[in-house]
Amino acid sequence: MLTKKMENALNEQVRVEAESSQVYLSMASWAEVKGLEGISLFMYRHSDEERMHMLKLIKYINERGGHAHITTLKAPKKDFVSFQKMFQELYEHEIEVSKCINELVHVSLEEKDYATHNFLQWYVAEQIEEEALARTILDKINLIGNDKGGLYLFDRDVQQITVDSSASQNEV
Ligand code: OFO
Repeated sequence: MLTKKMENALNEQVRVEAESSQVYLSMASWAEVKGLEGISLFMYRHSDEERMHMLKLIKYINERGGHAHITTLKAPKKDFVSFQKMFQELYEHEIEVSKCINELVHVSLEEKDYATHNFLQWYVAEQIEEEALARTILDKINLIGNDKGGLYLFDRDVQQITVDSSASQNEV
């Protein structure tokens, strides 16, 4: 059984993950309109992943005797100055999400809820990979600079990059 404090904190994270999904969805739509097909596919897929992160939390809260709340969400930003700036914002966004996960882990220890602490380790590992993924992409963008051919290749290749492929690149 979850304590009220733990349940509330987990519910807060349900909202964070749902908003994350919306952030990526908005980025996907912007990229699609700009003709950046690969980037848009990457963002659509990532939006689905964030929804999966949200669902995993919902199931967990309900399984442990709590009640997962579906709430209104903050509207994400619609427009971006450039795709480079968009990926920079994505990176900063993931750093904020990592902070929320760390806070949640902290609450689980305060509440002596070791089952939830264990459950959250998946999110801790996921955030390491998401930050690594965003950094890998930013490095590629910096390499391209303003080269149009580079952008073409980047747009083509970014759709292959997933959290897993980025993690294995970083292991090499
Ligand atoms: Fe749910 O990991 Fe990104 O935000």
